[in-house]
Amino acid sequence: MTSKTLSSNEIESLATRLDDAQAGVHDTLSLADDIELGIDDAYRVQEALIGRRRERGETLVGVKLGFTSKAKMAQMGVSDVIVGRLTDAMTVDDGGTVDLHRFIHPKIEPEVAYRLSRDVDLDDATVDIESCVDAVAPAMEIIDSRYRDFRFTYTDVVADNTSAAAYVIGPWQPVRSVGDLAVRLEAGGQTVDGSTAAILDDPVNALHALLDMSRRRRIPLRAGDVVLAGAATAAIPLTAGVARCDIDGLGSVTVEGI
Ligand code: OOG
Repeated sequence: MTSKTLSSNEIESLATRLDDAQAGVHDTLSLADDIELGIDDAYRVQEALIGRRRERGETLVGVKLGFTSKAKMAQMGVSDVIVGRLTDAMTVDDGGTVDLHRFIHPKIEPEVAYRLSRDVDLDDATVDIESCVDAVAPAMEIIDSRYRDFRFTYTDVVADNTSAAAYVIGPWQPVRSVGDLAVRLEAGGQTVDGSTAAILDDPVNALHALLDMSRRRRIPLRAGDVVLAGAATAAIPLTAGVARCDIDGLGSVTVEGI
């Protein structure tokens, strides 16, 4: 599908709609109900949305990937991963608490996080993204689609910063091969089991997918940035109480919803 190019005013008004939903903690309907949004325009809306957050004093601290699980790609009928941005306001400490009133209908998912040790030169065709990573950790992402009932199209979710809402990172350790490790997520009385191999067969592949997307979308990758490689299992609702993710050999991470 070709991307229809919207005017700057139209992009800004879609960003306002999503920003108001997030800041006012209320949902909104799929943008696709009102407008034909192409993928390029969807990333423009995301950029405008992040611009609003930066104007409010938030700083960019990393990136997150979505649809890195084949099941989720198939569900959405797409073959591309999606990228969203993380800001400092989304960071929650391991073992800390998170106020659920911040969210519309939060869900939590188990992830693998990487940390960039140096800036990635997106214009250097020979750059080795794996050599730009120095640490890996178990992590969880809280997603909170601004769309009613998490009902969205592929371009809707890109515009909505890929449902990013908050994240928590467990203890960092020197980067190592992750491959296929058992994952368990417990939250709100539910337990889901899975494997890190659900993330593009090996979460390291998320780094390569990220480099490709960052080049196409001109998303800077900087030293110190956190990279969330994508969910290893389906997301489950985040309710009051402790949510915990254990990844065999990588460690654990917890957060308490209050
Ligand atoms: C979109 C975000 C998906 C992932 O890891 O696949 C995502 C959503 O399901 O709301 O973060």
